[in-house]
Amino acid sequence: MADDDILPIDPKKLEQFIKRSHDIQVILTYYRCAMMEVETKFRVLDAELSLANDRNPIESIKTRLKSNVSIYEKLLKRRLPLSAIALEHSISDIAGVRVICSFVDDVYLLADALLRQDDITLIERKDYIKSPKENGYRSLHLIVSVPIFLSSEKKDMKVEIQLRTIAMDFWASLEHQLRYKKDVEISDEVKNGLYVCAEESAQLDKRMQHLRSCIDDISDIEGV
Ligand code: 0O2
Repeated sequence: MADDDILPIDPKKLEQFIKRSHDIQVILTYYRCAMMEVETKFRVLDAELSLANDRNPIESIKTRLKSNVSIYEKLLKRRLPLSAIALEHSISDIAGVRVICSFVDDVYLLADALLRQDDITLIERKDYIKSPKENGYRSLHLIVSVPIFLSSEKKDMKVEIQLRTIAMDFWASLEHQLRYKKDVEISDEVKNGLYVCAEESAQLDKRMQHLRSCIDDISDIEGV
């Protein structure tokens, strides 16, 4: 089977199968708990840093569990069975937390603060801000392992974290709608247009960051 060949599935049947599979339901619940842990960690950091800096570094946080169809497609591509074990061992982004930050330096401030926590283990880091993707996509991606404390055990679960600015999120959300993973061929004109928009968004981020630094400098001098 070629990598891109996805067997046709009846989404209703898939939902029924997954609902009836106790092991899968259990593991998905664990991922939901891990997502809540990570979200809470970011909310705590936001509260603390907002006191220190007089502004919130986080604009918003979005969480999502990967859809059943996406999980199924990913397992199928890797020729793995739809089972709780395969799911836990081979997919790293079942639990996703997206943190939308005000400024680019907030992205790194928050990532560093999270990674310093002694119950967080970094598994993978992809910095698409320092090295944007060819199409212009920017975000900092972390895959971390976080413990969840259950009634009779502690379990380490993987969570994918995407940190990005409002401008990066604006671009990525619209680009996702327009083209990401769609099977239709996108013309060069559209590709170039999207790339130019990504570069302009990055410029906007730089200018906003500069304006903030100017304001911070004045506040420092005046002791406000
Ligand atoms: P969704 O629907 O957002 O969950 P992977 O396929 O995840 O095993 P990959 O592609 O190396 O491996 O992972 P990477 O590069 O870390 O990207 C994973 C996620 O980043 C994607 O998840 C998207 O959310 C986001 N992303 C990556 N590249 C792009 C891009 O060019 N445009 C946009 N809009 N988002 C991007 P999913 O599961 O593909 O999609």
